Amino acid sequence: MEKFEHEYNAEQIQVLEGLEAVRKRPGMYIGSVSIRGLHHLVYEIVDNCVDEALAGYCKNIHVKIEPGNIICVEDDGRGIPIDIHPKTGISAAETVYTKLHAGGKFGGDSGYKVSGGLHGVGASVVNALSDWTEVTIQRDGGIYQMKFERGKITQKLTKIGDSDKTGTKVRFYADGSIFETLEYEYEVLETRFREMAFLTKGLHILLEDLRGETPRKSDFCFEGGLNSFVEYLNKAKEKLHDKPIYIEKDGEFPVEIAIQYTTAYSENILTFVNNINTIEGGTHLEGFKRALTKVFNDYAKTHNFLKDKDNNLQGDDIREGITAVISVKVKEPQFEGQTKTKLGNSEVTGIVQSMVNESLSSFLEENPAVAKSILEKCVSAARAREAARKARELVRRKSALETTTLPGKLADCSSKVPEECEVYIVEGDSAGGSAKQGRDRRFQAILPLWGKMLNVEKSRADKIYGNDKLNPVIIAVGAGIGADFDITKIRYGKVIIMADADVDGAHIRTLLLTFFFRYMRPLIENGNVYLAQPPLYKLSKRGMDDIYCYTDDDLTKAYKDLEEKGIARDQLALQRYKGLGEMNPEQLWETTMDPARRILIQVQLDDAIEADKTFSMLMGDQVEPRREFIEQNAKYVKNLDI
Ligand code: 28G
Repeated sequence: MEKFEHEYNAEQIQVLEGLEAVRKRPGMYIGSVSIRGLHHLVYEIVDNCVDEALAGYCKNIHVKIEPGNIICVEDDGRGIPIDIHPKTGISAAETVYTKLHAGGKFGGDSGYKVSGGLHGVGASVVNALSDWTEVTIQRDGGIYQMKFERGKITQKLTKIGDSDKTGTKVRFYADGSIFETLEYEYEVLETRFREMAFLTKGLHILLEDLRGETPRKSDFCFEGGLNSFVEYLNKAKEKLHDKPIYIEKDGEFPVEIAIQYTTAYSENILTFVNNINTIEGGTHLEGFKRALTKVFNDYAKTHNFLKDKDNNLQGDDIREGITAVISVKVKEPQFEGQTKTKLGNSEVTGIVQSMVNESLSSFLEENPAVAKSILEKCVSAARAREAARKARELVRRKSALETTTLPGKLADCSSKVPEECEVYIVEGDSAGGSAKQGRDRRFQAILPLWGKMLNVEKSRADKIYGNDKLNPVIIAVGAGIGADFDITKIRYGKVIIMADADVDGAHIRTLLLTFFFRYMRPLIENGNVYLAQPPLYKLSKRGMDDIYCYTDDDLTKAYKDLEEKGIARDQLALQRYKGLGEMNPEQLWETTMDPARRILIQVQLDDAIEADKTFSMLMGDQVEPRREFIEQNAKYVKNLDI
């Protein structure tokens, strides 16, 4: 008896130490304590439901954001086992919630866990980082409940009722002393759950937001799986063939792929390993690309699509306009790369490659019309590539000759230290003039743009090189474009788009962002792109310093503050700025350019998937999706950052 108690206590102490470590260094387990980390808590719990779905036992997941930012997740799986471990006296369910890495996230031998978040840490971490957690399990004819505070059990698993159903319900309230914010962002959760539903065919995920006056909900269930995913991604694009090409095989590990070509010039291939978005790609992507290149080249040769038999199509030609989603499930994935989102398992390449080889070549043989439309596009891509190469060489030769020749319109800064330098890309000559006069020339450069900007979404690479609107931007930034882009060569640490706060300004902003997204993506990923925020209003009164307001809310607040100081509305002059041009150099400096006072919005690439969709939609040919977007987002378009 004594021995038993001794072991029990020892075990428990070890458990508590484990969770203390999580509270001490939360970033190690969930990446960060920002809103990202907060969302991660939800994903960790929902991942457990998805695991249960992948095991074949759960059909429905219900996620609620309750008033006060309490998260409630419910599944209809088997329910976490409740049996008591004979040695420790602790229930299996309690162990899952108190033991670090309980179950072993990608446990090779159990073969149970295949999904999992980026950090793959599980429910105990959520428990450790929550103010309180409540777990309710229905199984074996009963309803059982246990409760925790900051990771420590406050109510052991107790039977609280009878039930003939099964499932797990978890409610938690994140710890406000750990996270920077507790305010969940509905759209972010919505995007992730949509993605999860695409990745698990037939799984039903319901998300509800009960915080506001008007509750919101999103209901996801896709019988088409990855086919539905690709159709969703291509919604705003013109398709080369009606239905996606679909490959699904359970060989050494499950592989699922959907492919659909569009008339776009960009490629959009998303890859997932165990439902984790492998942004940096890896061996699965490599296998896919190799197979794609080989199959289309073989088909082109045997069906006489190539004039010059020795001239192969290159991978880039074959991927122009492709939209594809690749999902593999690997027992023990090795994640590499800067953000640990690159699959490293070398055996995966060959397996994916031979699967795609086989399935895709028979698809092409069976669907000659589809094959023809894709190959015609590849061939014209190859021609354009050749033209682009010539154009690029011309630009290169030119820039080799005139290395010091910066665009004539660029007013450069005197510092040559990129980290401290900024370039303002300004719409219009008059605003450009004010910016030139108002700036601090030691570290601020001004590049005015005028006239009609090229829409890169509708142009191939050969049109970009040598384009008289984009060329000054490329040369000013100084790091090349496309595959040649070299972030270490940038001439400015901040590239700031300064445009009017009106429709035309929004248009030029979108055109420039699209260009950066398609041709200088690392610049965005590295956080070098910013939007300047000029004020919308100025409030003035004799004897009082001018007050600048950047949003409508700012203005309302300023009126209120002044009223409290006894200054009534009708004593104040209100100026509404329609354009940057209305400000004199000094005002422009004070409100929009002075690092001590300005507001800059850093353009973030939180979600490359949504960004791709948004850009094709805003800049593409199809009118209907764009109209839908504008109608749906009209009320949010106040503060547009991608
Ligand atoms: C609602 C929010 C989160 C879950 C289950 C179901 C089982 C389980 C969960 O087992 C222990 C370790 C590896 C098998 C498994 C039930 C087998 C039989 C389960 C959830 C046992 C964990 N019966 N549902 N865990 N494994 N849902 N939803 O957490 O070997 S977690």
